[in-house]
Amino acid sequence: MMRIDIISVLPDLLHSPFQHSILKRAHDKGLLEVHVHDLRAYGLGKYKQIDDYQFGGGAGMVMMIEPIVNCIDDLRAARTYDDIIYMTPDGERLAQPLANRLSLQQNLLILCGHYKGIDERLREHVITREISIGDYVLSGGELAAAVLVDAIGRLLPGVLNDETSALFDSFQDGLLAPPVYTRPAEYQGWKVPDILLSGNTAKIEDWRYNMALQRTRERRPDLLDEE
Ligand code: 6GU
Repeated sequence: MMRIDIISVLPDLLHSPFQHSILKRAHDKGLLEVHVHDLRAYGLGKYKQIDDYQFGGGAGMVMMIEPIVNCIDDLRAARTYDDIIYMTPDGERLAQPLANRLSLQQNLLILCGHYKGIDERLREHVITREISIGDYVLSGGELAAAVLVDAIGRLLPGVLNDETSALFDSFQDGLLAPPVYTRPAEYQGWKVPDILLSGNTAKIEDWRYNMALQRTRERRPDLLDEE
């Protein structure tokens, strides 16, 4: 069983994403548990303050150290985390190999950033890994965390079956996935490639591999350069 704890100021944003389809199945099978924690509960004083003006001036608030450390300490009292991940656009860009590696862990803690981000001292002393989901800016880390948890959760052993196997995903073998077709074999003159109807499994495998290669060359030549 993998456990993922997520700390957020907008916990409601994170309740629905894990209650459907494959991640729901992961939960129902007892393979993945996701717990969302409202940082506001650790806010300081009467107004449950969690952010403050930045030293040196400038627009935008910064998330304070204390509420975050208090929340993390509470969670750490119950278990040891393999990683404490901060979702941030200047983190390591998420790609399949990182999702694969993280899916082997037992306990992950994910902190979602907001506003101008978190006090840098947290990044120096508490956070063990920083992840971005791409080169664009989201208004907060929650949707990025949902993407990360989905990418990890579907890889857990037993979550996917033969039909949905992750082994043949785009990126898993460094190639994009080949095209797929279903019935009818002909729709208003649009035909399925003959080879797929031939029953010759060896030839079909060859064809799929070649299509994957061709598609990768055309759309993502950078994937072929990397190795
Ligand atoms: Cl992790 N957070 C935010 N706010 N924006 C992002 C991101 C994360 N990854 C890409 N853009």
